[in-house]
Amino acid sequence: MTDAQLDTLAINTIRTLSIDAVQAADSGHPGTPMALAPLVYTIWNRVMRFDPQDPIWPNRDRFILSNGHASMLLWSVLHLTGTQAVNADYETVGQPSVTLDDIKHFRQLGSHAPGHPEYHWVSGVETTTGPLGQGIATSVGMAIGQRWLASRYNKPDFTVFDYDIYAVCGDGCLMEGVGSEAASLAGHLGLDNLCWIYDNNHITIEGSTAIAFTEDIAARFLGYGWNVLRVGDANDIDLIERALHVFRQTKGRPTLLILDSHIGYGSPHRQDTAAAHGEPLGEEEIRLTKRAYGWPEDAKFLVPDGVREHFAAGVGARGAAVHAAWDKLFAVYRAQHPQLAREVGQMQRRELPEGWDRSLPAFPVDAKGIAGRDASGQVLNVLAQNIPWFLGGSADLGPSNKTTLKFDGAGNIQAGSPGGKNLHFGIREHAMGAIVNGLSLSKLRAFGATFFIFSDYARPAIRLSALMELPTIFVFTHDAMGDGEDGPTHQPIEQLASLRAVPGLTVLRPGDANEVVEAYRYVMQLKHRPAIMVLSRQPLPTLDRARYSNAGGVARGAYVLADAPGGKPEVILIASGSEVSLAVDAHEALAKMGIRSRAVSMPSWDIFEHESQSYRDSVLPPDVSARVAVEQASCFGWERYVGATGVVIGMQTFGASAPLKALQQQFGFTVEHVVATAKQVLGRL
Ligand SMILES: Cc1ncc(C[n+]2csc(CCOP(=O)(O)OP(=O)(O)O)c2C)c(N)n1
Ligand SMILES: [Mg+2]
Repeated sequence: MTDAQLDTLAINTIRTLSIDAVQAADSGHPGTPMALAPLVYTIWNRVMRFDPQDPIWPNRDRFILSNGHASMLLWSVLHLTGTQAVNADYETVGQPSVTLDDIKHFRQLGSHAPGHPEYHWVSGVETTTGPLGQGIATSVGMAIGQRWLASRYNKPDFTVFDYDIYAVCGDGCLMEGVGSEAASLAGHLGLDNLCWIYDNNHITIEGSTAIAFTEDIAARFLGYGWNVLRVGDANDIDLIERALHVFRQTKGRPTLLILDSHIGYGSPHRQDTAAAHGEPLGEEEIRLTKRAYGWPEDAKFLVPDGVREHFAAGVGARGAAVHAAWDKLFAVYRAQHPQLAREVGQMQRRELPEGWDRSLPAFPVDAKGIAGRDASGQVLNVLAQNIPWFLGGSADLGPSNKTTLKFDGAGNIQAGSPGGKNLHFGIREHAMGAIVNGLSLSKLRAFGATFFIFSDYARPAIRLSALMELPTIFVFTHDAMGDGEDGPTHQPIEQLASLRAVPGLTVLRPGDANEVVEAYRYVMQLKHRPAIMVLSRQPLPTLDRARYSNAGGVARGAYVLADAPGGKPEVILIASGSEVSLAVDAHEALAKMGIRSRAVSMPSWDIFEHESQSYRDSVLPPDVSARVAVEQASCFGWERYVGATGVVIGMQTFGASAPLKALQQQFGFTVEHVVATAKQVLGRL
């Protein structure tokens, strides 16, 4: 067979595996894999520097399928390249990532060919995609990450990091706002290591894009400062290869390759229709389509002889060679730059460097206190000096979030200074979330910040960070009604409850400056969980830790801060964040009245839920049913801790525009009200 015949055979193998898998599952998306098989074949087998034997080799090119519904493209190519599986300890385990059997069980429980690409579940998937727009936005974080790594670790004669990022997307990704936000920032930063390939097929689920999407994409991306290329035939692999070559030669701008394609290519009755998007072709149409490809009509899941070998000779051989050359280079690098080489290794394993927590502040007792955001700002500035690869920024609220890294040499990430530590996301919270995920996938430790209320704008990306088990950090300040006069548009109510509901997400609302320090100490040690820091705008009293318990209790999610004599309370007051000192004051007032209360600081439900039953019972003894929870947020969910006879002092409505003191009065966040409620609860028993 000639090389050209082998190319066609490989492409049609991807197509028919996709068709057969969707048919077997009786659900899925055959049309786009049929159309984009030549593109994916070209990227993987002709261009990408990727070693299937070691899919986490740090300098590999990244491939992102942002139109995640076309997942069969990825499963086919991971299978045909023999990409190896990697375990949670970052070791290859001697098994293929995706077997033919997985593909035969596409979308079934336990198969490594799930409905959409799942990072963490299938080796070789660089990021989870499915919610349209997330993949391309995350790819911008990966591109920023690559340039940061190159800036810090490349040395004369040592190009340790020079990988590129390829992201394939469809109409949906380019319609979604998050894609636009990210593209705008990518253009601003001149990310010439980033190539998006846009599947211009004029089809989405409801039909032709003529019904809702008629803008001039090329003009739009030129406006963002991108290089825009076009290939008019998705089957012309030589032209695609040349366009990708132009991308690699282009300096100072990201590249958008607009690729005109036909969804359902080759299917006599489905090509160019919306039906090809998300329905199995059906047995008869499959036969006709295979005939059109020159494929055995009745063969199922056929991988003809020579196809695997063709991938081995392409991406396999190229990847092995560049990887081996890199290993050799890195061995010399390790000898000449041992400290930097050690860092690269630590990052890959998500370890922290020696001394990462030295010089963290300890805050003295202070009745007036310090705002959560200010304490956080101090901590971030220490951590970012101790951990070279710790960086982040805000969505234009750095001065309010106190997230700006101000030490000597911190610097800004800009087109001409990719190695800075302060990333200005602009007012693009959603892209910020995805970009922080992309940085995290690049093994940097990254944070993004905004007002807590605007976490809503970043929520889909936060959700994916939890689904992907990434140790991203979100710093959300102005946690409740502390910004008083700004009014209800700026006062979070349901955000705590809704983020607490996300599986695998750690939410922390520390109660004073020392709890902020302990919260960060806890969060920094997470390797596979994202965390949300919810911080006050206004000063909170710094509690006397000689009188009350040590703030280290934060690491257990909740702890007894102040207790009744002999540890035998009649009533328990539970609070988080700005309400912790309120609970302590109420506890003191109750003591004066001869009522035995316990004040519990509960910065994190999630951490507490992971503690043992005996610890939880020691903090919240089951036989003490008189309980009051105090939190300036939706009451939703607090029944879990106060039980049927308890009361939640929280928010039942939105807030209001007024000074904080007036709001505290209005909504019952006063010592008098907490004390009265405690007595009322005791009276109920
Ligand atoms: C955020 C989001 N909204 C909606 C969907 C549901 N959805 C999946 S694919 C799709 C149409 C996508 O059209 P396009 O990107 O052009 O893909 P094509 O059919 O051309 O492959 C929609 C609406 C989704 N996955 N994510
Ligand atoms: Mg489309």
